[in-house]
Amino acid sequence: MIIKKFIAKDFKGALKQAKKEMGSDAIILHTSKVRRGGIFSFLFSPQVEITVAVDESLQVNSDRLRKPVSPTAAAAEPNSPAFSPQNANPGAKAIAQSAPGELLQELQTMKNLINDVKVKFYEVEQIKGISGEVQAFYETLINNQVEKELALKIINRVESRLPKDSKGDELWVRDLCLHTIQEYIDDIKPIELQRDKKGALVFMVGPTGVGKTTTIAKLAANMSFLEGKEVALITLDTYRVSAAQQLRTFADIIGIPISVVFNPQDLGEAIKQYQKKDIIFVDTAGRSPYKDEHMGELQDFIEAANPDETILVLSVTTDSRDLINIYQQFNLIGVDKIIFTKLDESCNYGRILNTIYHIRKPIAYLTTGQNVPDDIEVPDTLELARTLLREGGAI
Ligand SMILES: Nc1nc2c(ncn2[C@@H]2O[C@H](COP(=O)(O)OP(=O)(O)O)[C@@H](O)[C@H]2O)c(=O)[nH]1
Ligand SMILES: [Mg+2]
Repeated sequence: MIIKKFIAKDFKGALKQAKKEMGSDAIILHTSKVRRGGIFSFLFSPQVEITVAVDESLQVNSDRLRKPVSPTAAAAEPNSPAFSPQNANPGAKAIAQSAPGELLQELQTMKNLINDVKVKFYEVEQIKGISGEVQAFYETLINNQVEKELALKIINRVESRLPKDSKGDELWVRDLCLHTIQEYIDDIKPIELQRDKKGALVFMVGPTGVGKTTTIAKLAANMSFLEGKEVALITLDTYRVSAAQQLRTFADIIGIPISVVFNPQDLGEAIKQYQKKDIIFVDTAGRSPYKDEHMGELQDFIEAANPDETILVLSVTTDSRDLINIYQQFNLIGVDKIIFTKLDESCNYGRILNTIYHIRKPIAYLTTGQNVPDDIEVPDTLELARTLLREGGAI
């Protein structure tokens, strides 16, 4: 492990130096204000000193965190390169040890093929009456991971709205496509603080490693620095020492208070303490949505706190079906809005459209990188729609 100190007139400056020298995976161990020495030290404002470490083993860990929540589900996606009729049914492989097993496997392969052909026929049938220009956009949507059912819906809607004399007009068709896609993602609701209400309570929930803590740091910093709001943080993530420390470091840097809470009883106290703040963010432990006891614990905290908003954080590096499953699990405790993270790591913007189409919840923010506080934005639906109509998907 390499540890180094950086001093600058403000935190941003020190962090910039540190990142430049140590790389963006560097971890902040400590921050403090320091004064220059000498008899005139009182003339200068204090400087910020940060202690930063780089550890190879931690870099491996953070890479692991970035992987999709369920690698097996990613492999099962029909569009993914890993998909083939043979591995579509893992059971078939086990049976294939013996000769009758091989036969069964052959049958399974045939079944899958027939299914594929059926899907293709259905697609052809659906697309048959649709004009060529619109069909071209169907292909683009599919290439950008928009699911077939939804892509067909979109182009059918476009076709039905297209004036007869505009059929060959590519610009018309494109505009109509953009407009139609936007209709599916038009519910955008960032956090909005009411002027006369204090102590707005926002829970951030979601699986491990999706970016909950980082996103809270971004929002807290922006609200505090840019909007001049009074922000407080509470973390319930006490399972890993480093997790609570991570948020504490951000809180220290931003200059806002933070409480670490271990049980639902203490949560009420912590919230009371921050009632005069404009907003209180509650960071939760990223735990498995498929484990009842994990969700039960979260439920206890939610019931004790009665939040104004519960925001589910989802990473677009997770495949669409998993995203929807994760949502369904978390929605048992009530989800008001979604934040999609890691758009910088994946070109699969179609996953946003697919997820929202199925779950019909507003999007609050999109995050586009690890930089606190810059890499977060309120979605621009036109820009998102444009991305989905671009070959290759990346902005
Ligand atoms: N590329 C990328 N990485 C992100 C983004 N948001 C968070 N991360 C990284 O994802 C990892 C896990 O983030 P963290 O906030 O600890 O996730 P949590 O477990 O949900 O709290 C960290 O390395 C973050 O820097 C993002 O928008 N893009
Ligand atoms: Mg966290």
